[in-house]
Amino acid sequence: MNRRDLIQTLGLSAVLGAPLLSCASKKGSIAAQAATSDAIADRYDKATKGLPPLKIAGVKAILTAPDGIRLCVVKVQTSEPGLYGLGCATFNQRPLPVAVAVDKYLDPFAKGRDADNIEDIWQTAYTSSYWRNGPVLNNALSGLDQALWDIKGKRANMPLYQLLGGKCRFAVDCYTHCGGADPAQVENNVRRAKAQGFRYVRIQLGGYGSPHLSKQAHFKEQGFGSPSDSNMEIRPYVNATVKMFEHIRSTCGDEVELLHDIHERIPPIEAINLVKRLEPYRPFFIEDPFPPEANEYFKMLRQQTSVPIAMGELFNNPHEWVGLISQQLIDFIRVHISQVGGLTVARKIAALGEWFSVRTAWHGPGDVSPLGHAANAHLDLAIHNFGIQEGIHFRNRTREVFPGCPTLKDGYMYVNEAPGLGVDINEELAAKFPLPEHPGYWEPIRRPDGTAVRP
Ligand code: GCO
Ligand code: MG
Repeated sequence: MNRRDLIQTLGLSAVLGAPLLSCASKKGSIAAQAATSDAIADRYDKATKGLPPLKIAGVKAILTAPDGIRLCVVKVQTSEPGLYGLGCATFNQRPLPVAVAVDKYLDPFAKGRDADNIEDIWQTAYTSSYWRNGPVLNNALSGLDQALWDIKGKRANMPLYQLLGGKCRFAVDCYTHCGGADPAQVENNVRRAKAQGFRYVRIQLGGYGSPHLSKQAHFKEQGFGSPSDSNMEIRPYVNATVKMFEHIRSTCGDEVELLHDIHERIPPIEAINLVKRLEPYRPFFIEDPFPPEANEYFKMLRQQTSVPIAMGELFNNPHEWVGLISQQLIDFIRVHISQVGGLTVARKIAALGEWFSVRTAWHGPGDVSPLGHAANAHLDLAIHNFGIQEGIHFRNRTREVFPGCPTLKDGYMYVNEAPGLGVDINEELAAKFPLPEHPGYWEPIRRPDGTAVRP
């Protein structure tokens, strides 16, 4: 008995069960019931196309750097001609091992499995390495995972947010980066962002930790480390950051929401003192005050200030986020979706956050591919406890390689309403942008005496 017959039988038996009343009206309603179940059968057939289970035919990594950032995207081919999925596996500092994990491990592992069973494939692939929860394998797994969600959306002929429960908001509110070597430059960029419609801006003086303000690279004079190592001092950064907030609040007003990323560049106790000194300027959130290795400091921070805190872009392991969320030691969970293993994990992190009033602020910088940004945005649209999204303007070359990139307008990110994640890849064009020569690792950052700083 095929699906169509099954649903008709179910429909009719419901009708026939009822006691016999006037024939004509019953005939009418039986016909109406039959028509409805036909429609249901039709839709179900269309959704599943009446085809046998969809098998995974192949999994491959695509490395490309259209704008110099090392992007890794996973393409999953299926047993249905022309039906494939794409997912983000971008780990800018280690792209090659991710590609090997995909091509040499996830491809043979996933081939022949039922593409519809995303959760089962996630769970079995996750434990297939026995050791798990690391950046390389999580990114590889994320690429496969997001691609399977993309396929399910295409199969259902719906944008992914529909499968995640539909829209909770019309678009995704975003923050943008406003940097500058001094507060006046930052002010100009804040004004420019406000003119573009942004309500949320992240303000930074130079690079993370404002190394341009550090003058005493004594380790260099002593020939310690290597010439490419950079110097970062605590005091100039801390004092200048407080002055920057004071300047922006006094020049740009009290409406604009201000965010800042400490990027774990100073000792935890210094970060606690900095956050307290920023309290008068009402930050929307302060990000990454501590490295994940010092998560215990969040208890002390919570006792001393109510400044909203965001954390998580460096997380790979549930042990890093479950406690912080369930003890309400942070206000925004900011994981990098591919670093935690994909959409299947991120939606569970969002669900956990809802019960502890922790909102999301997924990591969304340049070293997330357009597929990853689309995954961020689809989830942002569908969850209740959305907080804010880090938004970026994709450059033209990236847009050409990835047709269907999400768009930014008036400070909101929009996914395109195509089925699945809605982003495609032009593989031929992607191949024209090989990864840069430099492998991608971060050069050391040091204190004046040469001590290595967590980046
Ligand atoms: C952010 C991040 C990034 C990271 C980068 C690492 O908040 O956007 O801190 O800028 O440093 O993604 O590769
Ligand atoms: Mg950050």
